[in-house]
Parts: sequence; structure tokens; C-alpha cells
Amino acid sequence: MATIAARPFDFKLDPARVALIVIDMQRDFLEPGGFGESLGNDVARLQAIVPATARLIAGFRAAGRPVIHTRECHRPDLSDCPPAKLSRGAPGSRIGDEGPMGRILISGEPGAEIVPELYPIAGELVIDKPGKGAFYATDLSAHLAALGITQLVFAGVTTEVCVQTTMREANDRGFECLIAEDATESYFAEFKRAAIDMIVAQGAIVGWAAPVEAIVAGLAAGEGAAATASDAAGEIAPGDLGSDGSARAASPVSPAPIGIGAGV
Ligand code: C5J
Repeated sequence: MATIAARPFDFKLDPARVALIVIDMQRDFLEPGGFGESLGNDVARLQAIVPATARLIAGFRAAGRPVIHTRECHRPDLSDCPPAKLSRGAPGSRIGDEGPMGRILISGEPGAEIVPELYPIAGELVIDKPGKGAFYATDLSAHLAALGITQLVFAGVTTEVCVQTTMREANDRGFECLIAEDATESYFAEFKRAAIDMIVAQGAIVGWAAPVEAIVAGLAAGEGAAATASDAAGEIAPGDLGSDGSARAASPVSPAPIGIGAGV
């Protein structure tokens, strides 16, 4: 275990059981000229966390721990987009409409892609999610169970929408959750502050919060222990995931603790 100074109190990081989830660092949300900016948002706020997020991803890669990316996007035929979501927003700026970077939030369109600075590397899992939470209508739970993950570190955008929703989903499924405060952002400064305050309130009711450098230092400190524990448990390493992110059936799978990874 590595101790990370966090809010509301120290987080005990298990370097053999932790994964990083990077939420929706997509071009349409972050880049000038994208969908987010076309709605009047200041995307510079989101752009500003790219270096810290890259640093966090590098720390997980260096420690040999899984990095999982998500993208909020829908099938081109919109069959996975409920009418209640489809009808939000001004006509012409709705999901599936033609936007500045292709059809808005449609998989395969340029705007739905992850920004180049944070692009996944071979073997990293990418979850396309139709909801705000990454567990809803995806196979994320099964992947985390196969990897023996019990702790999740969160980064990405936006703090109060997709990051917070996913963190709450994970918390209810029994994961210990830590948000990287300087690797998450909102278009609205007060929403980010409030979301993190809500997460850590009442004795970490949803989870913990810590800066990237503290998390990376904790990972590095625990690296040796992780390798030893992982060898003993026979876990699937990130490199054992297929190109579609699925775990190879032949790899030994360590059991997830009761309550973790069940259902969507
Ligand atoms: C995300 C959104 N990713 N705000 N989406 O937070 O609609």
C-alpha cells in the first residue's frame, strides 16, 4: 500500500489493484472549433488540464497499471440514444446533427475522438458510452473484474457531469474512488469546485481527491509491491487485452471481491 495525502483524509493506494479511468477527453469537448465551443463554452479551461492528465497517464503506464479511456458517443443510426437525450439542445446542435467536427457525438466522427496528446496506446481499453456514466450500457464492469481492479483513479471532463456520474456509479459498485483534482475540469469553475466538495463530503461519501503529483508519487512508491502482488495473483496485465480491449480468455483471472464488477 502507498499512502496518498488526499481530501478528506489519506487514500491508501493498492498498487496491484488500481486502474485509471480518463473520461471523455474528446476533441469536441476540448478543442477550439469543436462542438463545446460552438455552444459558447470556454474550452481553454478544459485544454488547460491536458498536461496534468498526460502526466497522470504516463505515471500509470510507467507503473504498468491499466489506463482506460472513455468517449461519450452514439451509434451513427442513433439506436443507442434515448429520445429524452436526443431532444435536448437547440435544433441543429443536437446529437447526430452536423457539427464543426462531424456529426455531434457520433462514433467514428473526428469530434468524438480523443485529443491527440492523450491518445490511447495499443492495448489500452477504450469504452464508448451512450450515457454520462461509464458503467451504464457498457462492459466496463466485466473488464474491471477481469483485471482484478478494486480502486479507480478518475480524470477527465466534465467534473460535474460524466466524471462525477461515473465516480458515483463506481462507488455504488464497491470501488474505492480517487479523483485527480488537477486532471479534471468543467466549463464552470464553481461546478468543478462544488462537485469535488460533494465527492469528499461526509467522510469521502463518494471518494477522495488528490493532486496528480501525489498520485503519481504514490504509484511509483508502490510499483515494486504491485509487481509482486500481481505475479502472485496471476492477474491479466494491460498488454493482455485484445485490440478491442477484451481480455483474452486463456489468461488467468483473479476473482474480484464480492460486490465489485457485478452487472452494469
Ligand atoms: C461530459 C457532458 N463528458 N458534459 N459530457 O461530461 O455532456
